[in-house]
Amino acid sequence: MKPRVLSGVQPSGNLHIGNYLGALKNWVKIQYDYESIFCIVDLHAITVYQSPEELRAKILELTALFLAAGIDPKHSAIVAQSTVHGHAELAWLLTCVTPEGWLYRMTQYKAKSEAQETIGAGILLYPVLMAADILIYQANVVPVGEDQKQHLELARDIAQRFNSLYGETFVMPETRLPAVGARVMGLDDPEKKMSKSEKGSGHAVALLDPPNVIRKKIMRATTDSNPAVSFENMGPGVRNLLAIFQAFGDWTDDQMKRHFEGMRYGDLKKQVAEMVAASLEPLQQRYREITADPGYVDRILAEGCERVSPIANSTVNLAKRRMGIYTRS
Ligand code: AQP
Repeated sequence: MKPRVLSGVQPSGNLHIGNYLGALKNWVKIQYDYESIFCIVDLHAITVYQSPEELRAKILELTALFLAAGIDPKHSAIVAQSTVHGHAELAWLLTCVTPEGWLYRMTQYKAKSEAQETIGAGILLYPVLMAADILIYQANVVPVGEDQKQHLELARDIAQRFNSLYGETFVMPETRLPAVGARVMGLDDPEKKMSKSEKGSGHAVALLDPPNVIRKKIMRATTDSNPAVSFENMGPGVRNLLAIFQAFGDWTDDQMKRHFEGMRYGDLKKQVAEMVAASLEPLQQRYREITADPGYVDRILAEGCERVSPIANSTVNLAKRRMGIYTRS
């Protein structure tokens, strides 16, 4: 039997090239090596307010983007998290074995709670729900961008704690980061990770941005006061642009150095913009084809839910039995 891989994306905001390079591109590449489950984590998205109408549309858009990027629904299950009820149920069971101090230490919680005056308790509990997403499928491998590494470590800690309190129940998941593109930074501020919730129009390239918008955003990207690329002395903006090019083009370090050393920033940006626009063009074309059939995406989500529900139900029942909670025989 193949090992199982699990990962997810929130249907909040517009999917950007950071989500693509840190997650989706890698999923597509590895999907056949595993029994693959990819989730649209809508229960995560509502940890901050979402307009219901927009959220409904984003869930379908994100599913279509998974397909357009190359997730093969004949092989991989594409699942809307909220359609498999066990995610929320297991999250509660895991909440009860998670010391609250572990959650207050999460850097994403600290960043989000500092940025807002009042936040919902869901932001604090977010990593427990993420642990449930992973553990419910007894996933062996979880490919994510670097920003999710700490949450993955917490999921392992929670699994370990549950197993030691109640006996072996959960498989210990492994984190898998992509070699390049694990942390794409904002084009307008290369000190900050590219993020869907960042509002500035020059911050992120969205996967559905038309080529002229992609070019405009990349040509405006922040660099530094040097005139040309120097691999010896490189600011974060230039490093980010090179990393984006390398991750899209699958170039080696050697190829990158030979091609870009000494290149003026204007030319660098043009080449990055062309690489990104050309790489996204087939994805955008497939997206248009997929969304031309209005019922297709719903059918994919229904199939995904049906395929994974038996695994999820059996894990939740096992965890409940281990904890002594009443389960119907
Ligand atoms: N900048 C990034 N570089 C590389 N990988 C990234 N990921 C996110 N941003 C980058 C990876 O994308 C996957 C899905 O992320 P998510 O939507 O579940 O949540 P996130 O990590 O919080 O993504 P955003 O874009 O920052 O969204 P908001 O602003 O809504 O919080 C994950 O594998 C993540 O590592």
